[in-house]
Amino acid sequence: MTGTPAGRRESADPRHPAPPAGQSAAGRPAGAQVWVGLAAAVAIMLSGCTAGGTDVPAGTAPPPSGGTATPGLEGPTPAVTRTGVDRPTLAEKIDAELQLPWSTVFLPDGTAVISERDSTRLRTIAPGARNGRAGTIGTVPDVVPGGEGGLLGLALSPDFANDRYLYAYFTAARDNRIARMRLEERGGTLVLGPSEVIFSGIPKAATHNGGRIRFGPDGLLYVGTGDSRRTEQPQDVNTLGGKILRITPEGRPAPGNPFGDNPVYSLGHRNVQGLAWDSAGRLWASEFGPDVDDELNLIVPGGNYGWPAVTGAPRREGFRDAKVVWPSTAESSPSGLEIVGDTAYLGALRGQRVWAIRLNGEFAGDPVSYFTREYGRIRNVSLAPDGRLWVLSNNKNPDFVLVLELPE
Ligand SMILES: [Ca+2]
Repeated sequence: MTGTPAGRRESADPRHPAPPAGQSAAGRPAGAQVWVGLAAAVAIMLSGCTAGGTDVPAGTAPPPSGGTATPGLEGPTPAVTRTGVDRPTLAEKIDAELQLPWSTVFLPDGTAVISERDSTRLRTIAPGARNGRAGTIGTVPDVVPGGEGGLLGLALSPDFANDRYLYAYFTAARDNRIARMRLEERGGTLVLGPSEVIFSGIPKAATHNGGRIRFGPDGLLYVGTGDSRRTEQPQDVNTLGGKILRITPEGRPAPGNPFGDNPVYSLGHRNVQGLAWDSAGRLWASEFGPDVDDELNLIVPGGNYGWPAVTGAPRREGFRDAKVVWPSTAESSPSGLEIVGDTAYLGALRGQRVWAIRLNGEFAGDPVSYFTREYGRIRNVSLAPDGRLWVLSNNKNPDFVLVLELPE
């Protein structure tokens, strides 16, 4: 199943190693292939100047004069710049004995609530807990784990203090769906209320289930889906696979969506598992590529991000180029995404590292990586209320949390 453009799993088969940097992806014109390779080469030469950086793939940096991004025509002369990202430091490793954790949200009192994919449990880690085992709230009903599916993304209602709603994206018997449950505190114990499905029908498969959900600054729920290996879906706005969706807290298509009364917000995605907003309210998303071209994208409503016609940044009319392309998925395979200040952080599964990318308006600098292969596969990164970054491992042995102190 692996080794085909539509079939790479999160855990890419080592028998099918990714091609070297700069190798052509499906549909990439020769010119783009050359500059990606050239940019990577220049970036590697410059990487010695980058504090703590160890690996620098091709990024799309602002052109020297700046400028406005145009779909498929971004920057006449891609330049390579330093990112200026200082090294995060490890403040704490919480050996909480988690089993395949997927997503973290923080309650108003600082308690972390973490989903476990296969056990379908919701775990808790109290603020200040040091090497204590995680508590368990309960399991989410109707989850049917399998392959990459199971209990995936979590989100807290923007009005959680009043409505107490916890949202969860999960794989059920026939589809991927989103439910909400009230998370009440009774006598110092968190109690999960009945599950109310608010959105269903997202296609499921053994791989490419998407799964990230997050409320945006507009109070609407954004949903990253996967193509579920149905490669005809990402380019069809009337299907839910390979999309970023935007819905109301009740599960209706958000008013003002680009395709009318339709939950689709952007299309042409392969497997979106990271969503985050920058300080100006721009939405960015991470995405698994096939054997090549993992991506960080700047999302605009109605934008078409290419899959399966193109990957990466081929400057093909009608498609939006990725802002950062990792030609070698062995170095990345990004899942969770968080933006802190002007820096985007990504957790890399196969790449087994945390990537940091300095954002500059609509442009992204060159990624630098930290903790490479020190802690295994990384599933998610989430900003905690105290300003530190919580990193979830994905190693099954069991899993843990890394708490990172971020540079000023
Ligand atoms: Ca793309």
